[in-house]
Amino acid sequence: MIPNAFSVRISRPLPLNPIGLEVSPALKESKTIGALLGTFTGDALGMPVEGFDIDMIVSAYEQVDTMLEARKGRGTYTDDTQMMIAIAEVLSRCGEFQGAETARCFIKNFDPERGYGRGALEVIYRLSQGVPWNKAGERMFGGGSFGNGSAMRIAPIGVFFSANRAALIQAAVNSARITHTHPLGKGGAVIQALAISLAFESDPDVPLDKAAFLATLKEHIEPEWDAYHHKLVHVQELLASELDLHGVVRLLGNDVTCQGSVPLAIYCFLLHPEDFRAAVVTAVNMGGDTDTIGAMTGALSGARLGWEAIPPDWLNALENGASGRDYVTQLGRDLYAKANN
Ligand code: F2R
Ligand code: MG
Ligand code: MG
Repeated sequence: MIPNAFSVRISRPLPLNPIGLEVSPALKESKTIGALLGTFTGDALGMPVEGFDIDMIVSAYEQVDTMLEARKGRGTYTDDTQMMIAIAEVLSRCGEFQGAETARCFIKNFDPERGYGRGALEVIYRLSQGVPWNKAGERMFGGGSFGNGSAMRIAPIGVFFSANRAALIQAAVNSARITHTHPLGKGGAVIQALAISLAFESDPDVPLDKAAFLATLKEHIEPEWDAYHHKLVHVQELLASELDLHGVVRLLGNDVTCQGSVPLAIYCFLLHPEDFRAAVVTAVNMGGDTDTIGAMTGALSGARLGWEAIPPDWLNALENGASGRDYVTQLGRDLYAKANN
């Protein structure tokens, strides 16, 4: 079942977006589903080449722009989407972020074959042994993890709290805290959640003001995770430059850390703010942590453009068993309904 954005009845006054245009409930529902399915699609496209560098991708495939065969099958998702689903389940059921419930859903959904990070595996084990949600991630790697797991799963928080920035930041920090207590791990989750909310609030029929978008993100950087500041300055410079993929990766990174992947995902989205396929193909072909950079770029693009912008050949290839494409689509509908009830 591919989602039908036109099935929502308009029953309340239309909300205003920041430039005063009316944004219909149907579009907001489509954007909510788009953020979730965008995570899923980018994750599934990038998963077969996770860990390849740019040249390895070129020599093996020239360019990755179709869903490739993979260990668990074509169009399957990884830890990125599995953890995102847990956060969406809690928000759509409880109507608020709840740490203990989210930890419970991380355990409930956990499939070790989905390619989890070393630190995440250890935290999920600790949680399953009864360590409280706000203790289990402490002292990972000495000072807490700054892996990008905190940002790859954040799409539901970005859309659910888009109208309340203070609540968004608090929920992003608390959701990161379960597994990622390093300031850069929490900061990456906040920046990605904020970026998703700005994409969500933007009118897809109006060109995106990229400078204002980046300025808003920079305003929210805390001193303890200031490393993102110069990365976002680089994003702005790169958008106006002609650097090739290697040059972009040299400046922004493409690795498994938040600081080495969130800025790259934001760059890929801002390079192609009107084109889901182009943004996500760019992200995946940057190499490195391809599933996660694809997932985060897909979340941003889906939050701006809505699920209909996802290429049908990609959507149709997504796994669709239990907790697959139809399930995630319904989760998006439920999340939208909960945010607006
Ligand atoms: N784990 C993977 N991919 C490898 C296996 C996939 C393989 N294809 C398969 O199918 O089996 N991908 C997933 O992990 C990343 C998200 O990781 P997360 O959840 O943040 O975990 P972790 O372990 O906390 O952090 C990742 C690594 O970052 C480094 N790191 C983190 N904090 C650090 C610190 N304070 N000091 C030093 N290093 C730190 C470590 O190397 C961590 O292991 C995504 O790519 C997801 O797709
Ligand atoms: Mg993954
Ligand atoms: Mg990854």
